[in-house]
Amino acid sequence: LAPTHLSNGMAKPARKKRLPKMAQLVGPAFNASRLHNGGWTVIQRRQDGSVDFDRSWEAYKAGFGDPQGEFWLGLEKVHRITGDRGSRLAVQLQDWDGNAESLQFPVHLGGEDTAYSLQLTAPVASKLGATMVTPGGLSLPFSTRDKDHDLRGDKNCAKSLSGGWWFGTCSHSNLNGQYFRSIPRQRQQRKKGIFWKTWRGRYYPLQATTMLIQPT
Ligand code: MYR
Repeated sequence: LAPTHLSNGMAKPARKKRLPKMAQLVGPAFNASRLHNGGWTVIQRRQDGSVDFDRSWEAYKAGFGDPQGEFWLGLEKVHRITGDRGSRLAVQLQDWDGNAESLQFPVHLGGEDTAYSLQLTAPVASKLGATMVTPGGLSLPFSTRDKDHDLRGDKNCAKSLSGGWWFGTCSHSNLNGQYFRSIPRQRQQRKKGIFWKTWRGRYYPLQATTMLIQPT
């Protein structure tokens, strides 16, 4: 899990016609205009707010959006790709000042019987900044507004934030949040954005994200 700080002249927001920006972050082995490359599969992309990510369990299970633009591949497909063995997940984040962050870590995703639980080892979960890590690691089910599996008894994270995600305490990350071009003034709105707390913070709405997986 080695975060790398890249800054290679990607300050400008992408134009519609250009290749998805994230392709540039991971070197020549990648071409994010195609879904598969070098064994990596793009499972999520955000870049312009053109697709509504505030959707039901069934939608997150099946997938939605535009493979050439913003989309969510679907939990069932992701589960099939990771299979019984583990996988590597790559997360790429971009802010509005041309900075990028790239993370890679091993993951395993259970099937629907586990609510597509994300399995992280204890060291990986700690490095990611998870709050509830046991020696056995972290097993975190997926939640949507209509299927609440988060770790907050008093709250439905998917409802008070937005979108479907592996919500724990509602505050770690949400790459499927609402797409904002500026920080909303209202507190209730600010929480709903796309964020990764340990990079740009809880209330910084990211400019672009890509998630990729590779079976190991
Ligand atoms: C918490 O403490 O609130 C939970 C922290 C959990 C970190 C989860 C990071 C999610 C990364 C996406 C995994 C995608 C798997 C295919």
